[in-house]
Parts: sequence; C-alpha cells; structure tokens
Amino acid sequence: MWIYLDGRFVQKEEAKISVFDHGLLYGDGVFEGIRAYNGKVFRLDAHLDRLYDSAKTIDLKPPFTKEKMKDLVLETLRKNKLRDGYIRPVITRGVGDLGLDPRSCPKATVFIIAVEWGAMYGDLYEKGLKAVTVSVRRNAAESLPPNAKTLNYLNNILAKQESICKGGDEAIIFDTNGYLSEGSGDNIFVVKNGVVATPPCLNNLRGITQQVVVECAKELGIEVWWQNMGFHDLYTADEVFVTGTAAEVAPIVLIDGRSIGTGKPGPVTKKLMKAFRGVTKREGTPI
Ligand code: PXG
Repeated sequence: MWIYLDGRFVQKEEAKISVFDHGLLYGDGVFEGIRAYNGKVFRLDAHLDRLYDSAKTIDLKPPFTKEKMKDLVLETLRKNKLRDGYIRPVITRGVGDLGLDPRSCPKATVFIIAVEWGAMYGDLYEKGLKAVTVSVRRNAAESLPPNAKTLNYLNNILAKQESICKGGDEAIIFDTNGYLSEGSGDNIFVVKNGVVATPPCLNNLRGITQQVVVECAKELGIEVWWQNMGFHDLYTADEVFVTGTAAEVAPIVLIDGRSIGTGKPGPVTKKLMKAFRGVTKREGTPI
C-alpha cells in the first residue's frame, strides 16, 4: 500500500508522522473522506472545496493548491491500482512545540490514504439499521462549527460509543437547541407523507451525499424540505435514512426501540438508494 506523505509516496510501514504534530497533539487539522466507483472519483471537486474551506475556517494554509491536491488524490489511487475505494486526504497544522500556539508549526503535514472499500453496513441496506438517539449533543456551531471537517472528531466518537453501548448500529445526534442534527458520520433524512426532510446545515456537516440525494429527490419529483426537527418527528416518521460517503444511503428501521413506519426499508428510501447508485455509476473524475 502506497501512502502519499509530505511530498513523496511511501509504504504503509514507513508512513509515520511526528509525535509533535499538532494534528495528533490537538486534533488541529482537517480531512476528507472520498469515494471512487468503477474508476471514477465521485464529486471530487466538492470534497476538495470542503477540505480547503475547512482549512480556511481553522486558518490553516495548505502547502499547495487544490489542483495539486486533486492530482495527488488521483495519483494515490493510480499508485495503489484502485478503481473502487475510499480516499482520506488529511492536512494537519504540522510539527511544532508542545504549546497550543499554531505559530510554532511552520509547515502543514499532508497525507493521503486510499484503501479498498465495500458496503459499510453489509446486509443492513436490505434489513435496515437500528439507531439510538444519544445524550451527547452535536458541537455548537459557535464553538466548533460542524461544517468544518476537522480532525477533532471526539464529539462524533462519543456519540458512536453511546450508540454501541445501547445496542445501535448508528447514533442519532441532536444539537444544543434540541433539534435533530445528524448521525455520527452521516446526515439524516426523515420521510413523512411523501415529503423528504433533512436538517438545515448549520448544526451539522453539509454532506455531499446529502446534497446528491436532495438532487435525486428533486429529479424524481419528490418534495424536499430543509427543516428543523425534533425527536417526535423522528419517532412518527414513515421512513428515516442516513447518507454519507462511507454509509451511502442506508435505511433506519428502528429508533430507540420504536419501529419506523412498517419497520422495513420504505419505498421512498429504496427509490433514493437506487437513484443514488445510478449517479455514482454515471458521474465522476476519471482516475
Ligand atoms: N456528517 C458527519 C459528521 C460526517 O463525518 C457526513 C455527515 C456525511 O458527509 P458526506 O459528505 O460524506 O456525504 C460525514 C462523513 C465513518 C466516517 O466512519 C464518516 C465521515 C468521516 C469519517 C468517518 O462513517 N464523514
């Protein structure tokens, strides 16, 4: 396995970064999760725009342009002979001293990992996932904006741990106002009376898959609302599903012990799963 690390490709065993890297010491950095399907990278520009926007928010200057990053992502896939896979570009503040002050880090660290990747939830795409609402709240936008995809993912990890110990396949997180936010690594959609609703993107990550699913819904003539919701909307929904680069479109059939709709993946979710798969087949930047 070849990993891009600070200007060269190295083997996995040599791909090591300093214990003084602020990405490790403080989670001071940004990342993306990107997918390639059948020799094409899905929505590559949107992912790189988000990566560079995340860097802007934490005032981290990437050591090279977005165009160069694009070439390197493609090169990492080519080096590893991958046509289908998951790509993880990471930019950290770089090596500095033990203080928080980012000015001690003269140069950002960049690495890119690309691995083979199958269906994240296996047979649960047919059966549906069990989800649990968790007590931990999504980081407030005024403390650590959920729209910046930073290396500081403990909020999401705490949510995931809580869902695991409560027997769930995925966590459903609310924000500090009590509004539905998102999953630990995916956005959430609620279907009621044929309308598809998803939370507005202030207190959650502006998902690229979420955007694609909204486009698919519109093409299918399904009404879409960007709407604040509470747990009542969740429990009384006809269908619920989550979306993400890793998760794709995954139905949720049980939340906190309550069956959602019929307790099986619903017709709107299935239509959108199919439409999403179609887009991933058609679109993409050739590797
Ligand atoms: N919300 C959060 C908090 C995420 O981390 C999404 C939504 C979906 O966004 P995209 O643009 O991918 O549709 C993500 C995705 C995982 C995992 O293990 C997921 C993500 C990052 C790292 C790991 O599920 N990000």
